[in-house]
Amino acid sequence: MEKINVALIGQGFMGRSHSNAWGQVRRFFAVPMMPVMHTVFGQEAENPQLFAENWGWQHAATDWEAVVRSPEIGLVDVVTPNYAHAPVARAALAAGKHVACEKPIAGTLADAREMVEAAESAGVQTFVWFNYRRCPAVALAHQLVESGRLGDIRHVRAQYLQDWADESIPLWWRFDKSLAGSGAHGDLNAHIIDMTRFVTGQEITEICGAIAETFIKQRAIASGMAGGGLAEGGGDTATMGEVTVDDTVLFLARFSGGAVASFEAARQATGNQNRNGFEINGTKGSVKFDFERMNELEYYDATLPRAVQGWNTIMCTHGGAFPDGHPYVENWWPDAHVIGYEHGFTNQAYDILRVLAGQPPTVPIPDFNDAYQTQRVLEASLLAAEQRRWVHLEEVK
Ligand code: NAI
Ligand code: SOE
Repeated sequence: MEKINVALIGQGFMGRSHSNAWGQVRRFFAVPMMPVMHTVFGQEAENPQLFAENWGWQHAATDWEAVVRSPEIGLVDVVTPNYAHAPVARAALAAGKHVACEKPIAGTLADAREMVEAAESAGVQTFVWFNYRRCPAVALAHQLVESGRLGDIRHVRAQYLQDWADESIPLWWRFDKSLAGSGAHGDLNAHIIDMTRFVTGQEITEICGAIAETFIKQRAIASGMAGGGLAEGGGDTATMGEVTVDDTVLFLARFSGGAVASFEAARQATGNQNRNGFEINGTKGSVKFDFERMNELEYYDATLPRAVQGWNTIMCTHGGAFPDGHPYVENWWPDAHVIGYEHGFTNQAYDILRVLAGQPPTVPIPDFNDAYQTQRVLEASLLAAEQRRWVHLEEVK
């Protein structure tokens, strides 16, 4: 079987989840191409050698430019903070490598556009890790809409709420516009914009108002912030720095098929630890998803007699092809032996390998151009908030 040497650039939170995915995928899926965990890059202080030994990478490195140029590498996987996606991806594309990049595709729209152009010139495959598409319940929602079970889509409501960003959290890269691009918006709205574009199969055409707020305007500058993982300690120095991103962004939008939509992203929504989800209402039925109950999809079939209409909770753990089974599940455990966060990444690693081997992915997988469309929506809604007006997506290219 053909092999592909993978290089991972970054070893923080996503470094661990992607390492797990690349390690597990060949065990659970009949991969059409064998991924070889060749090299992991990390900063000197992060001890990449230890990381490599823990997670099964053959080599460790502290010079990412040399790694992406190496003739041995076939696929570069980018798991750095957002500002570094573009330089790493561009260098990898210039060296003719396939690139898989974390979300949002970039910190800025200009960087995202350049990445799309570089990918087109390189003529290689690109992927963006919008992993929630690959929860079986979300993939099932996509299949239900695609097969016409929901009829015409009229309403979309999407939220991504977290509650980790109180005053005790220091000024990580996630709070610095030059490193992150935006706050909860690019971090969280990016996921639900992608998920709702994926499930509805439609594009957002207009932002009909938006509001952005930063509640905590200064944070402590703590030592050792480079890693930036959520589990790191609080600010323990007296030096404070400016927060230059939002804590929350809410916006209203229109989809190309005529549906109206609302989006909410927040990092201080007390009581919501990682609650991302949507409700989508169509003329023939509706679906609801909540990641905190990720194995379930709520489905309402409005074509049934009114007397028996009601929400059904589908346990999305039955293997097999649609309409009898749920995507990805036959490669995991028996019915109702539930899966978790990391499985979405392994499912995505499988689909990346399928595309690299010339096969269709299980469900559509975003490339750089697709993720650029999500970035345009992010940009348009920030513009709407800043200028307090409606913004047509045509304005934002
Ligand atoms: P992190 O802060 O935990 O790790 C970042 C890693 O990048 C570290 O190993 C660091 O050494 C490295 N790095 C920092 N600056 C760099 C540079 N200039 N060049 C090369 N490497 C550099 O960050 P985390 O949480 O792993 O996030 C990384 C990316 O993954 C972000 O784009 C974030 O938005 C995305 N993410 C996606 C998630 C998803 O659900 N798909 C979940 C969490 C993060
Ligand atoms: C932090 O808000 C974070 O890790 C995001 O960066 C991810 O994209 C999200 O899925 C989980 O939360």
